[in-house]
Amino acid sequence: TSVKQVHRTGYHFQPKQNWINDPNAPMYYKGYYHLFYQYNPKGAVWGNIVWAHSVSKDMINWIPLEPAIVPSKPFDKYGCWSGSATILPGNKPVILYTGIIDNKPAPGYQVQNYAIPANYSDPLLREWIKPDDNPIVKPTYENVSSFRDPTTAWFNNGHWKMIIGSKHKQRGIAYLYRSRDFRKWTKAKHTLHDKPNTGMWECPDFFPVSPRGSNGLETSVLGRKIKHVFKVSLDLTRFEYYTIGTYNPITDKYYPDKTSVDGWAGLRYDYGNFYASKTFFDPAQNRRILWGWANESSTSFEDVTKGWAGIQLIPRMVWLDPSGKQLLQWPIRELEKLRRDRVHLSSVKLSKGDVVEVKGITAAQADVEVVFKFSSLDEAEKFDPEWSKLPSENLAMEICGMKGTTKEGGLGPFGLLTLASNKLQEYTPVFFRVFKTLDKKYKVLMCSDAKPSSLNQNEYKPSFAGFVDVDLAEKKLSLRSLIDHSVVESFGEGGKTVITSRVYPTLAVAGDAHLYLFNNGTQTITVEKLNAWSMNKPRYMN
Ligand code: DQQ
Repeated sequence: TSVKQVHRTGYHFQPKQNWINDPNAPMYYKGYYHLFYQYNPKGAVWGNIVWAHSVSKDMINWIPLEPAIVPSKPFDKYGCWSGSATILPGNKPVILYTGIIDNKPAPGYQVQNYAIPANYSDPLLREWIKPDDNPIVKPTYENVSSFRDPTTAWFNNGHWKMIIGSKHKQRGIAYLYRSRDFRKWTKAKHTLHDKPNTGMWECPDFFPVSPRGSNGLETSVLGRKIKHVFKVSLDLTRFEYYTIGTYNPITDKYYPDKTSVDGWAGLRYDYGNFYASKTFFDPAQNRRILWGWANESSTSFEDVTKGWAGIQLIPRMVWLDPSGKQLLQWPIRELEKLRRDRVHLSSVKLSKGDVVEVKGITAAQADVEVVFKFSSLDEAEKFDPEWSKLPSENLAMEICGMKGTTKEGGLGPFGLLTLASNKLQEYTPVFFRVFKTLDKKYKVLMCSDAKPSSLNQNEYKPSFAGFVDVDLAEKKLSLRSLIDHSVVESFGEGGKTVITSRVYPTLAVAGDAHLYLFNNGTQTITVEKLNAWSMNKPRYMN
């Protein structure tokens, strides 16, 4: 095409063209990682949804295969929506997915189906069969169009168990189903979990985490000290929320811990553009991996013009923080194979107003790790007590939007200016700002502010932000950003708080993009160390 593809990513998962959304049924099978995803074969807008399929040895290089599941039967005639994989005994994968059987009432009459490989000896699992005893689960009268996205099933007490996302009025619901043979499923009398006033629970995910260390657990693993994570994608806010809690396999109920709240004020995997995510257990490396989708935040006209929309974010390893109160996330280590031309800085002082360029990397396609240090917390700004009156779910974003990068602070704002043009007409700042509350506690705000990211007036440019639950005793804060043309994925404090932004610079593109360090607080900051790399493109990308 004649469209300049300056916003196409270099190392994120993207098909050649067209619309993509939710990652589906990620799994590891006979030496290959499989990723399926919601795909429109006919254009760069949502619609005509099939399951596209790619395979990989490292989750960085990808080989596209034929779509695995496409509408073809009465039980999925109008669409093959999201679902998950379960590995049955004997290493036999099975997929559960949502079929749309009628295009009324919007967004369709929803049932759950299963699909099995045509040939288990094919490690690429190219062909999938949809047996004739589908659908295996039908909705009840109340929830025909809000009944979708079956999870990976787990096994205990002689039964397979899985959940399906739903709502009743505005109560979000995870319906629990049980089966002995994976074909005949019975709805449990009670839900696994539900919560009023949260709206539709899309793409639920439910999995165990180890109390200690970063190893992952297979989905059926139980144990006295094992915690469970329950995640939903909330249609109404377009953010994902999770809780940490306890699962009782006898009563089949899930109870969030007291420190974890359900709903809009809850913990998020990502405080930016990240949705419809799903985890899977990787037996090859004993880890649990999280896949999430980032929508474009440009206009639909621009999506159609450039011929594509949506990316999958870099897979992240997830595990429980030693506090037990939240998860930690970190890009899979395979990504580091793409690094080249390391640039290293240490002991760089950033006084108030300083902007220091990090030279020698392709700043539009880079990976940056930096540790900031400060000698004192005294200059932290006052946390305005009025802010506590704002709805807590939006507080971080409100403060970030209000103060931004340019309003001078005390301890911060300091951080990175990514995808910056040489005269700073455009930049996507990723930074910290530390506040002190009346009761002498510190609140660390992390922002990824799209507001100054582009001169294009038409884009959606939110001031994404979250708080970082960190003890500042060491007087340090760390940051890693994965920068890739139109996406910046940032990991604060080793993955305690993660924020993804989609941005569309007009000047800070390709070779004209720069990376800077900055400080706009009165407290001097020291860059203890910085490592930045140019990133290669994967050798194969769909
Ligand atoms: N996307 C799918 C649904 C799911 C939604 C349809 C979430 O199954 O609820 O493309 O993004």
